Amino acid sequence: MRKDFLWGGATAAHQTEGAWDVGGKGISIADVMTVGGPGIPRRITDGVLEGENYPNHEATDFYHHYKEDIALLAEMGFKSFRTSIAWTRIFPRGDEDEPNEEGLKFYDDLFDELRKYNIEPLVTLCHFELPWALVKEYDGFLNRKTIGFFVKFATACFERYKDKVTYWMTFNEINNQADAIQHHILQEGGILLNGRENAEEIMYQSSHYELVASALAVKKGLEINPNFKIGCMIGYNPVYPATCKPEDVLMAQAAMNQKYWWAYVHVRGEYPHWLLNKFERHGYKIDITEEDKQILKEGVVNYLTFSYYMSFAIKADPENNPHYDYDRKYFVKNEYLKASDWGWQIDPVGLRWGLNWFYDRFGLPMMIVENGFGAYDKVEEDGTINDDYRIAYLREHIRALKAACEEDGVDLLGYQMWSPIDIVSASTGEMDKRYGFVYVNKNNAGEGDLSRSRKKSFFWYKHVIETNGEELD
Ligand code: BGP
Repeated sequence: MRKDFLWGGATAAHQTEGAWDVGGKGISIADVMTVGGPGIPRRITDGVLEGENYPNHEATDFYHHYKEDIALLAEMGFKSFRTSIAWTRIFPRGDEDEPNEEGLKFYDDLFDELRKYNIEPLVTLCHFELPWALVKEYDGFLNRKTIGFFVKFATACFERYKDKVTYWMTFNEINNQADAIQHHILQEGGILLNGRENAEEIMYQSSHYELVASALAVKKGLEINPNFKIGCMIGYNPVYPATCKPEDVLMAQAAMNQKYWWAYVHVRGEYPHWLLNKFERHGYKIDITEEDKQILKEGVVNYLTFSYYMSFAIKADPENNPHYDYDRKYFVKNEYLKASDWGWQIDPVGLRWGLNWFYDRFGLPMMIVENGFGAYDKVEEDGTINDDYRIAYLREHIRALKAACEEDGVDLLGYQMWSPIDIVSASTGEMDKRYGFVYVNKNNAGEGDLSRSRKKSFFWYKHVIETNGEELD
């Protein structure tokens, strides 16, 4: 592995910070989401309501514990740490003219603390955290005006932290929307679907405005500091054909296209031909102007990041789906893979496959910015937590990425495990779906004193970093 490989971990502001109404912070979309559970979706309430359980309001209180938490990361030898800037700390409603100084100051202190230990900050600008006022009053990214609000926010961050942060990502898992249309919300774009009929068209339109916003931010960022690395962030879970039947193979290819086309626009600055055909076939009228096309070309990213947790398998149904439109209802269980308690299929080989898939297509330096295992942990009577299942998951995924680098020659800058310290789950709002090397004493009901303790995996990862990935056992 390269000597400067960035071993680290990743989190997001809304899943860690808490302090939802401290320091002038406004309400974000994550602040109105209730707790759910396996198979129980989170609800979105109309503003913050009395008597509801909002797990992100306190989360793990990173806002007040960040020094203690960063010291733990430093003890493991972290080279990098990914988090996001909560948009509502900087622009509480999203449409103000001036940023909130107290919010800016918080991230100054946070980045200084990381730098103190030589930990490289990796920063996502928008990680499922749209200001609630933009959702309610503007319809999120379905409104062209939101492009301007995002660019103003991004610019404020680039200017303020230009000497402290080099690695940026614009939108976390921007392509999650491919799957979200079956739900009530497009969280990334801040759009409440609430039964609106043309959900797919809405998804394509808001994605376009987000992509334009991202491209404008990239342009702006590189003007402010030409050394910036500004990347896209793709939620990447490869889709395999269920069998070698040619129709299944074609369906898997179509699914890969329709789940990952965002990367084409981010990297190549233009829409793939088959997607424009799909718009036409469905009669979708997407507002894409000539000026937008120019912006997309000028604002291409200069590195590519992605998360990886699992893979899927898909079956074709040419009779009912002759155009091979992507829909999760065609997924089938992969009989070769085991799954987590949340049904996420464990597939380290898919990570190697995926690294090659990206590198062949785009040829950009890459970073894995999320990979981890959500599980129930047991605290033993003597206080130890023996999370061998987490070690096993991470070990095999690191083996796979090493093979992609050393045998296949992909250009990988770093690996950010998700999430080094337990956090609130994004999909379910649970605390008990744990990812960390560090245990946080708090459960789904919100009980616990928030104290931190080291799990077995903490010492294992420390050794992985010490040996630059040479010793994984
Ligand atoms: C990704 C998100 C993260 C994160 C992770 C694990 O989709 O970028 O925010 O939480 O998945 O998912 P979950 O928290 O639902 O287990």
